[in-house]
Amino acid sequence: MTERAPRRSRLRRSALSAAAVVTLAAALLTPAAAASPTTPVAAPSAAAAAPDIPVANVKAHLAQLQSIATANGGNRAHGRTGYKASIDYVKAKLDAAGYTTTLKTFSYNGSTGYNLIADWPGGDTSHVVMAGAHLDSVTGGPGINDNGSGSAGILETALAVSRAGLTPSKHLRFGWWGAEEYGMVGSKNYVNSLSVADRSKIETYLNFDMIGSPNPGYFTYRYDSALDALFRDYFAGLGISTEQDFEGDGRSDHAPFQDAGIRVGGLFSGADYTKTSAQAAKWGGTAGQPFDRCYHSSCDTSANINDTALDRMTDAIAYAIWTLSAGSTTPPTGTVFENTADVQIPDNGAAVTSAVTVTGRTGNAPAALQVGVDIKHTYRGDLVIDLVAPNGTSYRLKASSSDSAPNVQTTYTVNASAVAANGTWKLKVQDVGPQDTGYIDSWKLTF
Ligand code: DTR
Ligand code: ZN
Ligand code: ZN
Ligand code: CA
Repeated sequence: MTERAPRRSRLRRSALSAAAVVTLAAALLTPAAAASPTTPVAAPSAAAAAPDIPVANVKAHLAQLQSIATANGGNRAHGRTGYKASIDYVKAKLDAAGYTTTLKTFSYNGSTGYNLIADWPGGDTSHVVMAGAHLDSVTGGPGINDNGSGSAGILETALAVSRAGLTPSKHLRFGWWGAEEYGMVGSKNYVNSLSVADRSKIETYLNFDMIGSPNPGYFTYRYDSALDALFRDYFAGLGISTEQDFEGDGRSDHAPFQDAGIRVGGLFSGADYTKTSAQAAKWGGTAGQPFDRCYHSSCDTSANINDTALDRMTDAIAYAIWTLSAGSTTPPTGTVFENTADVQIPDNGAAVTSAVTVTGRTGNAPAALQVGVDIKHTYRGDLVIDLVAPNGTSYRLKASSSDSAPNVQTTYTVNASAVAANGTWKLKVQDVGPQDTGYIDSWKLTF
């Protein structure tokens, strides 16, 4: 590769070898990884093994929800009698199992809506692991896959916690949401009802909306790479290769939690999108057909369930609940919070950011916060780099200069003791000189 002539008066030379330029070009052409900020998942430590949840129990709940719909005009929709009957059914099971249940009402479209919150007594209530599912159906059908399946899956997991007499070190909470089908009304209402302090105590929210689709897929929510990996690894142990869901962005009850800065994960077996032949080859079922041909229809009955998918997905819920609630409540010092997703930095353009969400810490950030930065760039003098704290405080890590060397691969030390540790931190990078380009390869905070 011959060196191109500088296109501007200020003479600069790229210090990159030809090979490095090829590598960099390849990296720039690779689509940015879909992963979002990585936060640590506690090690299972001395945790009891998660049980195999009997799918027959989950199906028994679905049969009850079907009967409720049949007895109430064929649906379990917000504002209809079938919804309240569904809530009463779930609440009675939880009360009998020793949960502390709270019915939270809201008003929507002239009707009273209900969220049901169930707390398992014990555990550190400043570290809450929560699972949720919407319990309402559309008005046009009984809503057994959407979302009797997720509702029954978390219900049976909650009952298994009780049967096992689980004493997790973190606090467990389950939620059944109303009026999801009108735009996540119930879950938004719940998140908005929490104080900022109570929101920050929710360390993880797991959402389950449609987990028994009749022509099933095995999709994980991709927003948090550690939670994504937790489910991916679980299914890998069953010999099933999951895919990350791209159908659900902002489309279910995880969205309000995500908007509040809470890390979210979940599982999904597919709605009205079509299964590809590659997906049918690895998961079985029928290519060219929707995952759920009865999505939002009157045929979403108790016959509209794939028992194998429902069984595996429910076992995965239990695995996640057992694993996430068992860990030590304070990550040890030296815990690394990292984002490895590539972010392109536009040449001589606007600033870009990459986020890392810190959870599970108490108090403020360290006086010597270590900020590890790995930026690939052909001329690092172009770069201005800031660390932006969750409260918006900005720390300048590096100014622009005429330093013609490539890449920023270093660790900065920042006195961040004036700001709270938990929350979403951002690395902000701007390229302020023309011609040379690059990308954020990864960055991390060590607490
Ligand atoms: N929100 C769902 C349907 C839905 C569509 N895509 C996804 C992805 C992940 C979870 C759910 C969904 C409904 O209730 O209609
Ligand atoms: Zn729906
Ligand atoms: Zn749904
Ligand atoms: Ca540049």
